[in-house]
Amino acid sequence: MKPRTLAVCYNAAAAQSCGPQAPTGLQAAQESTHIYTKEEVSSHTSPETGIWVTLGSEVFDVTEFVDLHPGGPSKLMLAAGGPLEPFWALYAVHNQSHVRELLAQYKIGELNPEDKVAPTVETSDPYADDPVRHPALKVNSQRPFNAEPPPELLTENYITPNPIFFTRNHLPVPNLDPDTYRLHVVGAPGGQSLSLSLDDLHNFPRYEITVTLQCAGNRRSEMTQVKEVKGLEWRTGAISTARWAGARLCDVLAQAGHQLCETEAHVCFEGLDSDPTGTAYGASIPLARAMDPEAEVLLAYEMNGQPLPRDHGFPVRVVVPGVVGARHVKWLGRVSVQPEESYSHWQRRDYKGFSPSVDWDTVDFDSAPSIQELPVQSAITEPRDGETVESGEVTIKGYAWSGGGRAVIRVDVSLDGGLTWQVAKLDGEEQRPRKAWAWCLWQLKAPVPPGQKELNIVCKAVDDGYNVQPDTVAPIWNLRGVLSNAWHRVHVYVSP
Ligand SMILES: Nc1nc2c(c(=O)[nH]1)N[C@H]1C(S)=C(S)[C@@H](COP(=O)(O)O)O[C@H]1N2
Ligand SMILES: [Mo]
Repeated sequence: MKPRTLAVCYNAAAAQSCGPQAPTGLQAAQESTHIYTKEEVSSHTSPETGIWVTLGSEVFDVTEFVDLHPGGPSKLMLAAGGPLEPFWALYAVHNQSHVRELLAQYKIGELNPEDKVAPTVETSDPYADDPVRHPALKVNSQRPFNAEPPPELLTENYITPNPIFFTRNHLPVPNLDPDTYRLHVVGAPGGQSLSLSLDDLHNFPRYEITVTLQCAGNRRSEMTQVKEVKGLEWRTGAISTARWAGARLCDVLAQAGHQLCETEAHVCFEGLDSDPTGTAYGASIPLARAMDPEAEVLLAYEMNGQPLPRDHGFPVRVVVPGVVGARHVKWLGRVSVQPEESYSHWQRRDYKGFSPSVDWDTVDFDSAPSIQELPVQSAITEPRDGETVESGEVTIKGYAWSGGGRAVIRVDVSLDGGLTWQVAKLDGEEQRPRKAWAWCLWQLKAPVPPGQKELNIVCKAVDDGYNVQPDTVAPIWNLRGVLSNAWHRVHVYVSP
């Protein structure tokens, strides 16, 4: 397990609250307030000295929290010895009450009032250049931008219109010049490295496929209802479908001399979006998938007949059919073949599933494989939870999808919480065996049982491996709130 370093207190004031028993910051805060100078704070920047940060006038000892930081220790270390504000301006996900409550546990005192000079750090908004977004999107986080279409728009069209396609950004959107854009592909030993312009990519054979993208965090808000998780509160809309066009990754890799000889190898992708340390978004997929023409992995330059929108990776992104959204790296800058998975935080320290009993004190990220193919999923988009429906007949709509190219073969719908079931009608493109990359939309028109005042509508899908969704969320709860695919339930009233 990760070592948990204790703060070493050499400061006289701190020593009172930080004895050999190493009490928590909470205990410290309950005692009389300690006053620290800015210089004292700025000398606490390592596990040896203790790691201190400030927020407003408050001082926190976060030494023990650094390894638990969901964004990775290195991100928090950027703020060591100084104010959190400039970093929270970049990662606005912090501006939530539960984050402040968490931080409060580590409070050790207050800043010397004379030191509370106006922050000298320039906090110019790194997101100022982000694109303008569609007002219909339900925004989960503005900086970085994360948003989903409302359910009733989500299943209005089989192909999701670009402006309302869900957006999952970890960082500011880079503004790339298509004329100078180059994709670097590291060559195989004996092969050649490539530096491909957009025109070069267009000169590879063009492939066009319909692919559904789903974020691992889709429906996380339902997990949160069981127990708190760390992550954005996605409802049912962190999923969308587009027609993607581009060059096949296998063709580009072949040109760089790669072959499928090292079967355990991985193809690592790096985005051109990066954080203040220069760390780019990254992820990887197995080389075996990348080199398999049947897996149809694309370097996409078109989305629904348009150049990729900026939010979705302009000018080039990876599309990995049947695989979790996190591997579809946007603003693609570099492709390389490595003996191991990407060392990216998002490959190794996120997007993994754990047992419901694993918490942030016991989690060992190395013990679980990274999520690649996703499990079978479905959700109801109409009616909405809490809505009142007409008596007589009710129309229920939703989507269903499974990872790995597994086709959805059936969607069961219940009006009575799962006691009795009816089979929904499936719509959408034909599901190719082993290449069912896109979702089904489904519909059921059912009579409302006479006298019924409320309905507990439930849906569940079955894929062609006869995989089914679990009936409840609690047994699949995990600390990151990923892979939330229990039966979807909405409760509605029937108008008298
Ligand atoms: N470069 C880069 N690629 C990225 C991301 C990112 O933040 N940066 N987010 C990933 C995640 S977690 C998801 S779910 C998908 C979302 O793609 P979309 O925004 O086009 O829907 O992009 C993936 N690719
Ligand atoms: Mo994601």
